[in-house]
Amino acid sequence: MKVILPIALMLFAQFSFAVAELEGVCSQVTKVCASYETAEPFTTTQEGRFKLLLQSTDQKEVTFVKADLWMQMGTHGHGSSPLKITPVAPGEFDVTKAFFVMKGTWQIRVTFEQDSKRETLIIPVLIKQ
Ligand SMILES: [Cu+2]
Repeated sequence: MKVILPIALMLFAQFSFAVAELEGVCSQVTKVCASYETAEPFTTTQEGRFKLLLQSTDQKEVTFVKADLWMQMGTHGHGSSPLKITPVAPGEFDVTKAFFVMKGTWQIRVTFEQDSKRETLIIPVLIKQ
């Protein structure tokens, strides 16, 4: 027990801080920010998993509506859906089934409501391999 506990704490600490990518955007209108964190960089060949955060910087209530992946290519675009989105805490979601099937710049599109106004924030994601 004396040995196992410190090891367990070490592992926990490593997982908590193992963030490979962290990117976010904020609305100038509502002061709501959306960001994602992932422990492993996304690739075209593996299912992506990330933590999605939706937070009001002025402590107002924010209601999550939906999130999806989108890639704009010239005049048309394509997506990857549906994402599997599991709420884990207020404003925090575990997202799986994120398939970034092409290299290039993707968008994580996050739609929310605040004071009955609907808005979509776009977090850019560059898929390199
Ligand atoms: Cu594409």
